[in-house]
Parts: sequence; C-alpha cells; structure tokens
Amino acid sequence: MSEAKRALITGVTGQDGSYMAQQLLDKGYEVHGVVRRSSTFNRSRIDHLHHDEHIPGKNLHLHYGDVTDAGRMQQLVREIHPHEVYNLAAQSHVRVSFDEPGYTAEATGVSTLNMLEAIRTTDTSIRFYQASTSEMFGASPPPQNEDTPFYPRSPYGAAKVYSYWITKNYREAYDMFAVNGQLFNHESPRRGETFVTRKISLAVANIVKGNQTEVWMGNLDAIRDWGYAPEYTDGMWRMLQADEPEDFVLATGTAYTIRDFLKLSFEHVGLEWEDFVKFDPKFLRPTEVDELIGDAGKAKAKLGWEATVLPPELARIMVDADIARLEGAPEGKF
Ligand code: NAP
Ligand code: F7E
Repeated sequence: MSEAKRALITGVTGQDGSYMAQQLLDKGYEVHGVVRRSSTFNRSRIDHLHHDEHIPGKNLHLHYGDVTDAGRMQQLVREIHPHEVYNLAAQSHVRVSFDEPGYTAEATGVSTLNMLEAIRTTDTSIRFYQASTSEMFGASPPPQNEDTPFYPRSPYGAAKVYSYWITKNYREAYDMFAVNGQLFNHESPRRGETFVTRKISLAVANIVKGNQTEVWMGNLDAIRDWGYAPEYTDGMWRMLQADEPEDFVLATGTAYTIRDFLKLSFEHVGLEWEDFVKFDPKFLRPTEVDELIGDAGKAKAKLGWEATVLPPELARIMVDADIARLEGAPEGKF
C-alpha cells in the first residue's frame, strides 16, 4: 500500500483552512494544521473534523505555532516533512491592516518567507501554495488577470505583494514548486463575521429573528467578485497537482456592489434592505479598492476549474446558514 500524502496547512482554523482540511481528509491525505494558542478556543470551524489524535483512523493533526516564528515553522516542516504546504495563515482583514500595519507586514508578508525558507532547507521537492489575493491588483482597472500590474491600496495588499514575489523568486531561484493563487473574494457560512458578506448574512438572520433592528455599514459602492470558498480551496489543490508550477487567478467574473449583496440577502427573506441599513464612517478605509472583477480563463483552460456558485446563490446559502444557526443547527453542519 502506498504511503498517504501529507499536507501541512497554516491557517487551518480559518475559513479556507477548514475547507482545505476537510477536502484533503476526504482525499485520504494525512493533514497537519498549525494552530495559535489562544485563551479562548479558536477551532469551531474544524471541531467537526474530530481532530482527536487518540481516535483511530483520524488523520488531522494539530500543532501549536505562529507563522511569524521562523524557528517553529522550520521545526514543523522538518518533522512533518509534508508533500504539500498550503500557506493560508495571515492577518487577512483589509480594514484592520490600516490599524496594525506592522503586524500585518509580519504575519501576511514576512511569514511567507519563513515557510519558504523552512521548505528550502528541508526538501525543495515539497510543493508550496501561497494564498495571494486580488487585493494586490487594487487600483488596476478590471478585468484583472495574471498579467495585470499590481497596485495595492492597503498594508494588507502591500504585504501580499511581497509574499507573491518572494514565492515567485523561490520558484525561480531554487527550482521549487511554489505557486501563487491570486484569489478574488470567496465567502461561505464559515466566513469571519466582520467581512462584509457575513456581516450582512448575520444581520439579516438576526433581523428575521427579532434580535436586531439595524446594521451599520461603510462604502456600499465598491464592486467585488464574490465566489464560494469550497470551490476555491479545490482550485488551490488543483494548482499543486499541476505538471508545472504556475500562478493562477480564481474568480467568478461577476460584478456586484455591496448594495447589490444587501439587496440579494434581504430580498431572500422578503425584506427591503433600505429599511435596516445605516451609514457609519468608521467602516470606511483610508484608501479603497473600488472595483475587482477577475478573469479566471487561465484556470479554466489549464486546471479545468470554474466557479459555479455566483453571488445570488451565495447570498441565499449564507443567509439560510445564519438563520439555521440561530435556530440551533450544530456548527459542523456548515
Ligand atoms: P481567515 O478566515 O481570516 O483565516 C486566517 C487564518 O490564519 C486563521 O486560521 C488564523 O488563525 C491564521 N493566522 C493568522 N495569523 C496567524 C499567525 N500569526 N500565525 C498562525 N496563524 C495565523 O482567512 P481566509 O478567508 O480563510 O483566507 C485564507 C488566506 O487566503 C489568507 O491568507 C487570506 O489573506 C487569503 N485570501 C483570502 C481571500 C478571501 O476572500 N477569503 C481572498 C484572497 C486571499 P486564528 O483562527 O487563530 O485567528
Ligand atoms: O470588504 C466594503 C469595504 O472586508 C469588502 C479579504 O478576504 O477579500 C477580502 O477583503 C468591501 C470593501 O473584504 C463594510 O469597504 C462596506 O470595499 O468583506 P471585506 P475585502 O476588503 O474585499 C480579499 C480578496 C482578501 O484577500 C482579504 O483577505 O465591502 N464595506 N461596509 C465593508 N466591509 C466590511 N468589512 N464591513 C463593513 O461594514
């Protein structure tokens, strides 16, 4: 019997990390995840994967670590010796990156170097996925694809540009299979509650249940290209199975404003969004990314990847999930 493939996921407790872990376990991988020690439990998205190592046949192994700690990352890569590394950990909130630019540079930028160095000094045949982002395109006009110049508009975007280039540099300098997925916004019922789609779906659910009467929002004019997260983690896996290491955009190619997403979400439960949404300037950003619309033609042609869940269905999935949660559905259902 051949040895199971081993994968190491940083950011396993996050939205994408949790879907990635689930999909790799389903494929028969031995999955290792890096978790941060925290005073409150931060594993609600992966609890249903039963990560108790004492249960026979369970293949999810969690290790304490922080990606800003180069020595620890080196130790984990050396000890686990994975076939594939998915580097999904980051301070991923754009608005927060203006408040914590230094930490964001470390956790979202330099940490990628820590992972690449750990691989370079352990075994250059380990395949590496870097969670790059459409935020790198920033102010470059749409449609954005792999050839679009970068123009980041936040400390988060700037840190991700560093990560993108250091990944590409290690690919070229050390002949490593190190790739960037340039992913446009992707959402799900597991999305963090302060990102705009989840803030909206949660507010709609709470309004329906009578727990809330209004929701305070920032810029409603920005255009985003929102897809469904589990489809995007599948795309990440496909990138690491390709014959050649290459960078890919993943996107739906659709354009909706925040206002449109509000309308889709409130209409799903028979309400008018204008009756509940208020403006609070605290949610504005010092510099905004106005328009992101991706062209994922290369991923379709070379990876056979295509987004099938588009924003109207996504809004329905997210609102239904938040209502079900409030009605007591267990977290593992999502
Ligand atoms: P997320 O839900 O915010 O998850 C981030 C993960 O990183 C969490 O597991 C978090 O751990 C972990 N983390 C943060 N700082 C860390 C540190 N210093 N050391 C170790 N772990 C740390 O993000 P996501 O939406 O799943 O996104 C995954 C990755 O893709 C991120 O790199 C993000 O920037 C990037 N990306 C996301 C999108 C999107 O639309 N979702 C699009 C393009 C790129 P805790 O649970 O302990 O906080
Ligand atoms: O904002 C506007 C806000 O925080 C989307 C991250 O996953 O995707 C994400 O970054 C838009 C912005 O995501 C509120 O100004 C209005 O124009 O949901 P968001 P993001 O900034 O696009 C990229 C691809 C990543 O890589 C990131 O990691 O919505 N907006 N009112 C608001 N945004 C928030 N959060 N809250 C509001 O009240």
